[in-house]
Amino acid sequence: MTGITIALSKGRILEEALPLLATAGIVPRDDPTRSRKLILPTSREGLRLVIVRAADVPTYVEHGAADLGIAGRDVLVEHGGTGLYQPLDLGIGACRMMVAVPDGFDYASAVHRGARLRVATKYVTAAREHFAAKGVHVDLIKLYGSMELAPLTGLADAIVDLVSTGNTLKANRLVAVEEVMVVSSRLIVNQAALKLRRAEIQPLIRSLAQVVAGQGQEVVHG
Ligand code: PRT
Ligand code: MG
Repeated sequence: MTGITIALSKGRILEEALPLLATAGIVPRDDPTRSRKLILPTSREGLRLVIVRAADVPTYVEHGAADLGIAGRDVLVEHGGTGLYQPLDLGIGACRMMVAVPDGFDYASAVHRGARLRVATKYVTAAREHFAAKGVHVDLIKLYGSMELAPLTGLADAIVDLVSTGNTLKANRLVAVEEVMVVSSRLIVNQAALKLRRAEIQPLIRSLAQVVAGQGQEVVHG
């Protein structure tokens, strides 16, 4: 047996995924929040975690460098989902992707007038689909971070970004005006790996599904 690799990102996804994995009997041998290792063996023989950038998780799984992964719906929409199964919503990393504008900007009437809006975002695929569906004319400006700075500097009229507490928007005098999508993290699986190594991967999906469904106590296999 060749072992199973699960890709996930440091930060909020790892923090929220660790308790889920632990309930399924999967515990990293080193503390992943402290360790600088990028490959983490776990309590389960032959099962390891690899730590990659959030946006790189689907790429690792698509190409089979990882068999499974944990990635936000935001990241999966941008990736496109080629070669991936998405069998399970893990319910972690919950937030909403929103359109936001400077406090005082009348978004509704700009849209009503048919104005062309400059929208800065990391999520160009999701944004393009959203505004196309609404019939809003936009010029999308691709950014890699700190979207909230764009309207403050005149780079854009609006942004599309993730919002959880709303504190970041508030601190920058921005207001959310429209929901693009509800976001949470999904378990993703390489399609070929699932076919070829179903006997190893299927039980893992099933035990995580039970953990998510709140039947955690029954699924620790050691
Ligand atoms: O940070 P890095 O550049 O390495 O990559 P990343 O930003 O993609 O990773 P990370 O770890 O920050 O986010 C990983 C995943 O967490 C995302 O892909 C989402 O699926 C999920 N997630 C959930 C969030 C948030 N909530 C969130 N609030 N990702 C980012 N944010 C950011 C948001 O972009 C904004 O800057 O937090 C800020 C807003 O938060 P509030 O609480 O002020 O509203
Ligand atoms: Mg981040």
